[in-house]
Amino acid sequence: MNDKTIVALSSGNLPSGVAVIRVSGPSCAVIASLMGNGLPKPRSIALKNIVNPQTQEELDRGLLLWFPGPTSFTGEDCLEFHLHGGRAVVEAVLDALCTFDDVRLAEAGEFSRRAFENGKLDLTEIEGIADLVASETEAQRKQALAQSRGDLRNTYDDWRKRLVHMRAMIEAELDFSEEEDIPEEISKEGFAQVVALKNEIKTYLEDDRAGEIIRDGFKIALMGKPNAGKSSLLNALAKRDVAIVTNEPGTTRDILDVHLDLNGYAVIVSDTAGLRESDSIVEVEGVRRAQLRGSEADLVIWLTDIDDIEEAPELNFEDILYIKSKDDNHLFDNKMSISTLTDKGLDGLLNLIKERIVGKLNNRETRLISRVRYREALSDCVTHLDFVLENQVSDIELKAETLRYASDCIGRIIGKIDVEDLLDVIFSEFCVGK
Ligand SMILES: Nc1nc2c(ncn2[C@@H]2O[C@H](COP(=O)(O)OP(=O)(O)OP(=O)(O)O)[C@@H](O)[C@H]2O)c(=O)[nH]1
Ligand SMILES: [Mg+2]
Repeated sequence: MNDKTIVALSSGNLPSGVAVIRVSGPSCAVIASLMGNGLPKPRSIALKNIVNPQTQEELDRGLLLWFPGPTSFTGEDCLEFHLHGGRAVVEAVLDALCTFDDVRLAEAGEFSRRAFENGKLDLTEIEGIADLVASETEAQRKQALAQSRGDLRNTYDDWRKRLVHMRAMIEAELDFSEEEDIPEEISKEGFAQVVALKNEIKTYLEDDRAGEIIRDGFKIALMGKPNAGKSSLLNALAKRDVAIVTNEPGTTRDILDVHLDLNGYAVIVSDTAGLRESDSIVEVEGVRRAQLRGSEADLVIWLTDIDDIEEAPELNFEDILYIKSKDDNHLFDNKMSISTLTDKGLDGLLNLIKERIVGKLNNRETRLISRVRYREALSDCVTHLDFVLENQVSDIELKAETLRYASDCIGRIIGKIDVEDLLDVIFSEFCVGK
């Protein structure tokens, strides 16, 4: 348990209608009695005159909530002050709180870190909360909420426990190798379970990165020759004048990203430099970046000027839509061409994009892999399981040890084993007060 009590403003920017100051640690009861004339009933709220503990000056009239540990967010005693959201009000109350000897301002993510350290939440739930706070679209919200409530924790912890059990079964053979019959049966059963779990995790990994796409956004790269109308299309999709458009070929050099919400899915559209040979160092670098972005994209939209008679090139990207641009006279089918001058085909193009996203992400279960960190750990786990199952590895002791590596991979995802190196990275994503 921490001997310091931490405080922070947990609500958003000031001024605001209401501001919430969170307090966690052993001094909560003292704080409530000296600043709010006593504790409210556990998990209930009371209207209080909030005073400065030194001078008794009234700072605000607000609500005080009391969550005694261990049944609180952090597992420690917690208080919440619901104040009027004025800058001076919040500052006065924070200053007053910090006059207590063992009270200090919280660091970013420190409340969540205490919740993790006190076993209230595992790392996937903590990361789910971070995602929920950062969520901007419906799909992100749903995924983050499910994760923050333990969807991934349950699955991964179940796998980890099964691996620990399998290792125990296989080690039984080591312990009883002098005796006969039963041990071999036990280890045989253990290996059958390894096969089943390996297949289960492998199937789970074959998900088209749906969870990561929901969390990080579906990536679209606008590509084509110079002057094909890529930047004009970006501006039309963004409904803003984001990118410079000129009739000079080679206008765009840097990648320009626009974030959209399409049917509740986060989408990142990237404008790129037109592809061509060039003597300009800047343009060559722009083209290199364009090609790289295309190769990382979930979908490339390849634009060709309607007057360009050359065939569109064969491209090797994950998914491509070939679209004619500048069809101002509406010569082509709606889904084949656009004009940013007349807005022709733009809705059709958006529908095509939606179809692509839904095709990739819809009808997925909820417990999706939302971070590369999880995917890498699970792939490592499968590699260890493969090693255990390889015939040539007949050394039982080595197999048992490798099973431990496999369960440790999953242990790292949920934070069951030593993950000190990971914690600073994970909690740095949080804001102060979370
Ligand atoms: N008539 C017509 N002109 C268009 C349309 N879309 C773009 N243009 C024009 O085509 C020229 C090039 O447009 P951009 O959007 O800058 O083309 P780009 O593909 O981004 O070009 P680079 O950045 O140079 O690769 C500009 O003069 C635009 O006004 C369209 O739908 N109809
Ligand atoms: Mg451009």
